[in-house]
Amino acid sequence: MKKVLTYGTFDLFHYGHLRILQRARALGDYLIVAVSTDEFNEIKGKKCTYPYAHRAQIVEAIKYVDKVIPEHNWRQKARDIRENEVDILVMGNDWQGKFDDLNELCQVVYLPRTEDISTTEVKHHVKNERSIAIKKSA
Ligand code: C2G
Repeated sequence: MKKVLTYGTFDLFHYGHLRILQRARALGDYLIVAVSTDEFNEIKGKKCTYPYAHRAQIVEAIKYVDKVIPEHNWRQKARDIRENEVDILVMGNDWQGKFDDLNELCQVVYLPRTEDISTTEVKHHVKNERSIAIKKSA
């Protein structure tokens, strides 16, 4: 069984998140997703809309995902790869080259990001829609 591992915050889950999980799973037979905890996102400088428990449940409900584990820090990847006998680490190419050191433990694959969608853009879209609604009701 070829096991694939990927990492992410997956806040305000969107089409770009779905596509990376879909393509990661297609590279093997089993997909493990490490979801960043709220504490780790503070270290990453990311303010999440959804708490870890919700983000993890949403990812776990995705049909391409077989297992969800928490991502507590930058350093756990090597241990996760060994403990889960991972064959392929997959990340979006905004991380291109950042995890090449892990090539000693498994194949590292960077996949093209999905254009024109990001958690930040989703937040801006919701904010704009809300301000339009408020203006209309004024
Ligand atoms: N992604 C993508 N296309 C987008 C947005 C995101 O392919 N339009 C990919 C990212 O490249 C990443 C995954 O989706 O591989 C999750 O993205 P984020 O939730 O933004 O996660 P990130 O903050 O990049 O966390 O240790 C690694 C970090 O935890 C990665």
